[in-house]
Amino acid sequence: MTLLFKSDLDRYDIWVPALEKHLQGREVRLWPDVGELSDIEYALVWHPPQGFLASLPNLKAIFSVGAGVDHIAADPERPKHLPVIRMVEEGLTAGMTEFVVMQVLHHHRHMLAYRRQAEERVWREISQVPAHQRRVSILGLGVLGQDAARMLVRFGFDVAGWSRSPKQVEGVTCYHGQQGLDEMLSRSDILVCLLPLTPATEGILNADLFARLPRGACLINVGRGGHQVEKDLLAALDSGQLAEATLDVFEEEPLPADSPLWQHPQIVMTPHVASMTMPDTAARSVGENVARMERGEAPLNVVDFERGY
Ligand code: NDP
Ligand code: OXD
Repeated sequence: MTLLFKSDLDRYDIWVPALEKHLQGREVRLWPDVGELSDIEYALVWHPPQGFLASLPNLKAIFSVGAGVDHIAADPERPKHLPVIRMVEEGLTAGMTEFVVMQVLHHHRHMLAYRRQAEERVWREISQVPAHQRRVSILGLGVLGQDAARMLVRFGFDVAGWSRSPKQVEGVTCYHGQQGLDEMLSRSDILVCLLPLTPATEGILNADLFARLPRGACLINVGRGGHQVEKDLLAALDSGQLAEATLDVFEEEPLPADSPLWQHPQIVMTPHVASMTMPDTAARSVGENVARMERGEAPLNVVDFERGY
């Protein structure tokens, strides 16, 4: 069995030994040196070129290097009969929880305002509320949203989360469906987006949603740029409806040089690095799923394209 690895962002020299270890000596080929197309049974990909997956006649499964699979769904020629497996691995989850907690604390403790004060050499205390009075809400209570929610609970925040189906997460007030969204937004001082990008969630972070948050709320978007309507976000920041935002993802990536988001005083921005897939734990996750399939068992974490994620 041969696995093809294709990613322009990841270092092959770190990934190859990890994959070889967890695929127990099976062959790993690296894009673009694909060799005989009919040898490839598994593909582990990040942004595959359109039509490429369809050109592999003996492909059995498509693994996404990342948790999001919008980069695979975007290929209209994707072989629809094959399972697409999203990345679920502890390194990616831990990294996202670190980032979300860091940014929640950043807004909770007024770090942007203190940065501005420091630039003006102003020594002034800003009043602080305790964590239990800070209402943090998470759009998306999946693998990543639940892990971040649990850690925020440990910090003492008043945490809520929203999903498509009902959920129970200890210490977290769980909402679902449209009515649940309205209720949750009205109690969100800090709103975190950890949704997958689907037709149902595209553009969800828009003027209408911002208007339903308490005035002066903060937004942290670590989902996808397609979730946010950037002109609405800028208008909400200008009007004070939103006080601050952390953006890790953007409508267009890389963010164009002339975007007003780069140097906006109320925005913390990072270049789509909130979390990264960690080669060793990710290769183990892929290896376990390949072994399941080779034993004739169904793989784990298969995407349901009916619901879009
Ligand atoms: P999961 O599939 O585990 O969870 C998705 C969650 O979103 C689920 O709780 C799901 O509800 C909910 N959801 C989906 N659609 C809707 C909807 N229409 N209405 C309400 N809730 C909805 O995904 P992960 O947690 O693994 O990943 C989430 C996303 O995070 C990824 O798709 C990716 O876009 C982003 N990401 C970003 C990274 C970065 O560096 N910026 C890194 C990694 C991921 P239900 O539970 O009912 O199914
Ligand atoms: C992912 C990402 O989906 O890094 O894993 O964006």
